[in-house]
Amino acid sequence: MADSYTPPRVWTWDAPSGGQFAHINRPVAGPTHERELPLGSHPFQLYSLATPNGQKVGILFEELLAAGVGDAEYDAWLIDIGKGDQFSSGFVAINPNSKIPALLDRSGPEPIRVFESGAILVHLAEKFGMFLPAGGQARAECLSWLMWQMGSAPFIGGGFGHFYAYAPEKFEYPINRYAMETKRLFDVADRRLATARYFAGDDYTIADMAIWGWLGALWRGDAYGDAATFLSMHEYENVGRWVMDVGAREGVRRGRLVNSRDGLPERHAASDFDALDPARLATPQPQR
Ligand SMILES: N[C@@H](CCC(=O)N[C@@H](CS)C(=O)NCC(=O)O)C(=O)O
Repeated sequence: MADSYTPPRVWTWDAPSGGQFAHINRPVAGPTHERELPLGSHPFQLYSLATPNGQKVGILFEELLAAGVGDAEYDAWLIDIGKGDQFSSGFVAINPNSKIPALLDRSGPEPIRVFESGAILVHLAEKFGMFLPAGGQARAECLSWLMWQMGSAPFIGGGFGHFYAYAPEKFEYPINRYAMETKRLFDVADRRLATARYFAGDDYTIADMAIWGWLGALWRGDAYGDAATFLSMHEYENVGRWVMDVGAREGVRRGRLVNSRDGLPERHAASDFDALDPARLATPQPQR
């Protein structure tokens, strides 16, 4: 048993808690510095980073463009969360929660800000009438699985990933707790994908786009060191089939590289992808 901690009566922020992201964590909101966000010429301005949450929106834009929706042209700007870009006055004005991704939709008479990746996906899918079924069980399934992803990601990332990979010391209790929950979530997904091709049913939707970055990175062995072995990812065969199927899509292969330092840190035109080594645009393969 690890040394136990007796919490004081009132918590105070005396020292950083340690760990990989301790320097950007703080117990208050609001901007830390004045800086406007850059603006490009396209109707949509995306401010993001290619984390599993950030990738979702780049993937949707690239899927829309791959489907021939020319009005979905966008500028994507890199927000370096390690350097605190999410705390600039410009970013906080479009996302008071200071987290990527955030979107400025300038396609109408007044600019519209949208934050939270799930809200951005719904906003764009409704706007273009694609990747979100119009009604019935299919729409309910799509929104349910999208909200399932939004609700469960913090247990995988902030819970399992934090305590297994990022925390300054390893403690059995939180690693056990979040490993169990992460495996339970994979089992939920695996059972769903045993009877459905995609999360919402027969059709690929924004629910798949939201879930793929998270489950895909863990299943392939791209996240949190040796987590794929630790969590026996080989057990989730239906998830694996879906990860490879979705990962082979052109929109996904392109979108996952948007706002990535080793892909396209910024994206302003479809031709930006031409500068990349074609191997970077291949379907991501399991690393384990
Ligand atoms: N629920 C939010 C979560 C976004 C989120 O956690 N973003 C992380 C990167 S994946 C972030 O910006 N972290 C910066 C910080 O916490 O200061 C969403 O889905 O948009």
